[in-house]
Amino acid sequence: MRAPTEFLSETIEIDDETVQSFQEKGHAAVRGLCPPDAAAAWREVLVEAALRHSGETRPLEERDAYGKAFLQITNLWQREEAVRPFVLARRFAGVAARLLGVERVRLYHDQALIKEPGGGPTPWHQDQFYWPLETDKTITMWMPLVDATPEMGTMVFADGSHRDGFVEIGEQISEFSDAFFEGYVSGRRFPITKGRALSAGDATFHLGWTLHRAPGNATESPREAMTVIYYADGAAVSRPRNPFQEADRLAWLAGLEPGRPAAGPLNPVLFP
Ligand SMILES: O=C(O)CCC(=O)C(=O)O
Repeated sequence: MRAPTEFLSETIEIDDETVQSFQEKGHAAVRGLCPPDAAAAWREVLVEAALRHSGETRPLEERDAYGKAFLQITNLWQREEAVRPFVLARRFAGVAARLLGVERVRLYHDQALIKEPGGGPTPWHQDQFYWPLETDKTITMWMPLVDATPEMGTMVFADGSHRDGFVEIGEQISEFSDAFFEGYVSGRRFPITKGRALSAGDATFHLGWTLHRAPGNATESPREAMTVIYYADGAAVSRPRNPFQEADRLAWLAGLEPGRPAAGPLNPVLFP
C-alpha cells in the first residue's frame, strides 16, 4: 500500500464535460479523488484532530438549527501539523483550479463537518455570504471520510443558482435561511440535484454562490466530512457586507483592508 501522503502531490484529469457541467450547474462530483486506503488513513487523522478541537458539549436538543446540523471545526491545518499535507494538497487544489477555470488558487480555510447520528438538516445557504472576497471564483471541496448515503446527509444543490450571485437575506445559516431559500429555489424553478451516495474519498465541489443544503443524519453512524475552500489568486478583499464577513476578514485574511489582494499568511497558493 502507498503511504497516504504519496498521492497528494499528483494531479488528476478532470474531463471537459465535467468542467462544463460544473460551470453550468455550480457543482460537480469527483469520484475517487482520495483513493480508498488513503481515505481510511486520513479519516483517522482528520476526525481525531477535529474531535480534539470541538468545543461542543451541548446535547443535540439544546442547539439551534445551525448547531444541530454538524460539529464544525475550522482551520485544522493550523492546529495540527499532521493535517497539513491533506489541506495543502496540490491534488485537491488542482481540481478546484480546473473547475474554476483559473491558473492559480489560494487557500481560504478548511473545516471538518461532522453530522452526528440524529443530527439535523443543514439549512439552505450560500457559502459566500460569509466571505469578503471580490470574486465569484470561490469553491468548496466537500469530501466524506466514510461511505456516505443520502440518509446520512450528503449535499443537495440547486442547479444554476450561482448565477443569481449574492441573495442578500440578511441572515446566516438558520431555520430562516432554510425556509427562505426553500421558497426561493422553487420560485426560481432551479432543478435540484439530490444527495448522492458517495464513497469515502469521493468529493463534491460547489461554487460559493451555489445554493445547497443537506438532509439530517437519519442513521446511527456519524457523517464525517472534510472541506477545503479555495479562491482564485488575484482576488481582492471586499468591503464586508455583514458582521460575519468582517469576522472572516479578521480570521482568515489577516485583517487585510478592502481592496488589498486577498493574500495573507493563511492563504498560500496551493496550485500550481
Ligand atoms: O456538511 C454539511 O452538511 C454542509 C456543508 C456545506 O454547506 C459546505 O461545505 O459548504
